[in-house]
Amino acid sequence: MQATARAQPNIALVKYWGKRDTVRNLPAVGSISITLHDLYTQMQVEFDASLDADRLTVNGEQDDGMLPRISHCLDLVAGPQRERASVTSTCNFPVAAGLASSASAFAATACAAAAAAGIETSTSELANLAGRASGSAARSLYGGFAELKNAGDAVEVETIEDPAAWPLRVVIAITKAGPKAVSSGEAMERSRKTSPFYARWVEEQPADLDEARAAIASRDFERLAAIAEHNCLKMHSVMWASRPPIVYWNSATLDCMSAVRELRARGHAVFFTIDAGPQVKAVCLPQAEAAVIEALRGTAGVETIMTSGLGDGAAVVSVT
Ligand code: 2P0
Repeated sequence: MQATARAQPNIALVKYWGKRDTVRNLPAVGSISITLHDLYTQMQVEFDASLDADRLTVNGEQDDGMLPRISHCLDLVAGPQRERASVTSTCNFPVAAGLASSASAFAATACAAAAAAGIETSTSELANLAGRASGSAARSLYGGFAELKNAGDAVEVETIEDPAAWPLRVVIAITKAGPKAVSSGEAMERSRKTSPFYARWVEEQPADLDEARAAIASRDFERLAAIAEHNCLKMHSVMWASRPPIVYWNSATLDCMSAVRELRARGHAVFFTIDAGPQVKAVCLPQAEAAVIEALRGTAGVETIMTSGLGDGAAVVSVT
């Protein structure tokens, strides 16, 4: 009745932004991401008939804010009649700060809950269950380069390249480690309802996905850099034009973006991407990594640097 699973966050190169069904949490657009290796969330789920309510601790501290979403995820996997659970989460990077902590948290929760409840599920089913809790979590069930497609009432995710097929590196500049002011779910809905650019964003996404898929298939770094930065800036433009506006960046975010562009102008294979937070993820070829670390570490306002290669999808670590 107890299982532990581990999942790595993923970074979208072509972003998910907007929902077409808020009840089932279905995304309005497809997305392509890379699953990381060195950052992780480990979730232990123990169903316990003696408990009268679920409990959650994150890195040793009780976390009642996140508990309702975790309980909902457990209901989705094990059914609402399940025993209450004690859930213990360990995460080796800042949570709720635009580092995709919900992706790894819900991917690991879905995996651990199914194992703890003794339910046989396919990776595809787990991706759909995790995705109902957090859209990006569906991608963390898969390793390497993963593409999420909308397929009617469900999502379909597949690994389009294994992590070793194109071993990119990711250098993450943390510019502010605290939790974000507006959750991504709320921000997506505000964008959908108020941004004049939202419809165009949705309309252009299939072409961006085609472009990124082709760049990945041909290992064309410059082509991937161009489409990933364009897609990222387009998503943030949708947010900036929302009412009230959603601006996740700070001045260090902008300085990191400039540093990455300067490096690329000097011949280093690197591009940036930024999610629902002020952190900058610089994706690069291995030979550019040292220069990227040095440049971002020397950028004013950068608090910490984290690095990662590409890794596998979520997996059960132990069942007892
Ligand atoms: C992504 N983000 O593709 C995009 C880019 C943030 C910016 O998916 O509401 O926590 O739980 O489905 O998955 C973050 O949003 O949103 C996200 P919900 P989620 O990675």
